Amino acid sequence: MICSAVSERAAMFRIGGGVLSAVPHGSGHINDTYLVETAKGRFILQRINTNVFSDPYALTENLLLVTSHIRMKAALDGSDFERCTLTPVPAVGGAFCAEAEDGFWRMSRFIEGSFSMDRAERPEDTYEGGRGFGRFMTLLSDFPAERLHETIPNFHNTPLRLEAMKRSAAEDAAGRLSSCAGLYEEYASRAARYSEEWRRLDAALPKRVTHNDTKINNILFDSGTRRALAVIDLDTVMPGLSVFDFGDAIRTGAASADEDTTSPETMGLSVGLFEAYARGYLEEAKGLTRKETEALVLGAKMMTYECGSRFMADYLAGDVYFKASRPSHNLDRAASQMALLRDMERRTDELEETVRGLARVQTD
Ligand code: ADP
Ligand code: GN1
Ligand code: MG
Repeated sequence: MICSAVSERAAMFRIGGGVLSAVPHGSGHINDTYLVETAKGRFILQRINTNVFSDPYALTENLLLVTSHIRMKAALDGSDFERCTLTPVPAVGGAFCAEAEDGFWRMSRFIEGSFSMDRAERPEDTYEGGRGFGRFMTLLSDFPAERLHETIPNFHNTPLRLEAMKRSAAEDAAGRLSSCAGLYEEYASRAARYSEEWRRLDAALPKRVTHNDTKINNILFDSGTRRALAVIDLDTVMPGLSVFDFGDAIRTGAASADEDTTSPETMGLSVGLFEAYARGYLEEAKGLTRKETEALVLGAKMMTYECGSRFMADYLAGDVYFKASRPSHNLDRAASQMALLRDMERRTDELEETVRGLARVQTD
């Protein structure tokens, strides 16, 4: 199948031949993603969501800087040079993003022999996810953070996210608050506590170059070996906290149901998957401080809470940010994240003990 408008956009890039097919791909919530095939190979074509990323040139500059750095580091340690990160494809004019009447587009080579998963089901996969994101942090540990544009300021500023949620509720633009008052209250009642925790973490932990959107489907696995291959979706790589990268990955990588589930009673934390992710992460994320290790579980709760509050805010605002394919989609997501958060809160001691055990092994 060829979407002709998309083929035209693909032809803006140096793909060395005609488009054989162009089809929607993946399940990201932000950009429009297409898989494009030509006689010369396969490519990922994306329309950048400029409501979310207001400066496509800043985004492109970050992408080039980060992918070159990772490729160089991978080449030095003998890793798979071709498939270790995204390879941006230039547009016909030479720039790495192209403007059309319907917005800004960019392209990268499709990483062959890879796949992504929306939720991990096997501890081996989650362990690999942890290794992948841990290694990502280590590869960027010597990257000069000041060279990066802050593509979304205050992206993981939980207190500001909570204020935004409260504003959405006060405005009630879509007239939805009365239908979800109980769930909203569960979110709002935790705001003071988590805002205080957030400020404590922000003051105590080092800023590192982090990914900031470590959903498990933002990592590609090798189809043959099922090992972590490349971290993708690099639009939010900015200075941030390691524990938030850890936490956001736990949200999807150690959950018992999809973020999108309509049965929140099936949602909870799998301690087995949590242990597997933490083990992989601690093996590869070199140089974490003791304070960071101690805050990993809090990072998981914080990111689940923050993401859920963003879904809640978007539901109340009338689905203006995240892609939604049904009217209750963002509400379902908010409900699933609250179910996950409640389970994490209940099991905090057990999770803390799991991390302590793993950290002891690392330092022995
Ligand atoms: P979004 O920002 O909307 O989440 P992503 O960049 O994460 O978009 O892409 C969506 C999905 O497309 C990913 O989860 C992955 O499955 C797939 N994908 C993206 N880039 C590549 C690539 N270079 N090679 C293979 N698959 C890719
Ligand atoms: C978005 O782009 P994607 O689908 O990987 C969002 C994340 C949320 C996630 C929730 C730039 O991630 O912050 O955690 O949805 N990305 C942006 O699924 O807002
Ligand atoms: Mg993505």
